[in-house]
Amino acid sequence: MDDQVELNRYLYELQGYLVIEDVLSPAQVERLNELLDEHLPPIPDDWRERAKQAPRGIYDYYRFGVAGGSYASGPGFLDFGQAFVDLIDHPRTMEILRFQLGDAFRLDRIFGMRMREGFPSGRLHSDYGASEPFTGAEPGKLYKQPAYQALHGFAVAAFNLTDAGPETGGLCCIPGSHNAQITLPKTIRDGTHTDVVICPRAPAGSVTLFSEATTHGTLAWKANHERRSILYKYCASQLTWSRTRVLPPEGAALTDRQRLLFDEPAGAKWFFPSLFEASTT
Ligand SMILES: O=C(O)CCC(=O)C(=O)O
Repeated sequence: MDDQVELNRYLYELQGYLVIEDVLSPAQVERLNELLDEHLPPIPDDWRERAKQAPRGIYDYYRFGVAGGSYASGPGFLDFGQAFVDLIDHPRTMEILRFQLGDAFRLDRIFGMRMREGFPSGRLHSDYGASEPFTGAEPGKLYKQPAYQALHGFAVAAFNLTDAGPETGGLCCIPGSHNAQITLPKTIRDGTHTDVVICPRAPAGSVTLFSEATTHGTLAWKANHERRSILYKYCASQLTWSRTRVLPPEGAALTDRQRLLFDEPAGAKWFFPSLFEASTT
């Protein structure tokens, strides 16, 4: 095995997140940003006032091109151009996704994140594990997760289209928290005690991979350029987050493997073939 692949796997497994730089070329970043410029209205100057009236508050201004998960079925930002579709099976992300999710997984939900200077932090959360909101885990007590609950079956590939990091804000997380067997203390969740939360350096062209069991959130944006990141969220083929789906855009050119990534949930290898067989690669 290549030394870099071995290192990436180790760090991803240890930390529950990993940033890989230079996954997209400068020309690809430019093209994706051009397409976003064509499809997204500018964030209005009065976003603070508008967010107070919006159904999901500031989240309606953070997020764009949503599909699947807590949003309706549709193509979301994949509809903005083939360049977005092409990223669903980028070889550099597939390597880590396969490591976490096995040979059979699906694209479960997507959305983009954008932030203007002054956008506030978003809450820390995880969708699986002891801190998932519906476990009933008691604060300060070890939580033995029942076998029927999913834990490590969901992963995210967030392509960064502008520079982000500790100086700017953006995606933040608690390294190692994907394996925590105790729920997130209130003092960390409410921002009183934050030294365990990091904001990884994520330059334009990088991809940030993380497990949905890793406690993560958004740190307030301090830069005067817009934050742009596009999140592709995957799960092991037998799992699903909600009843809605990411749909391929009409007329999109799809490889067999890409077609499979849009497929309905089903048991790995029994009803959902490997994404890495000769017929799908
Ligand atoms: O990218 C971010 O700022 C956070 C994304 C997030 O909250 C999520 O994936 O649930």
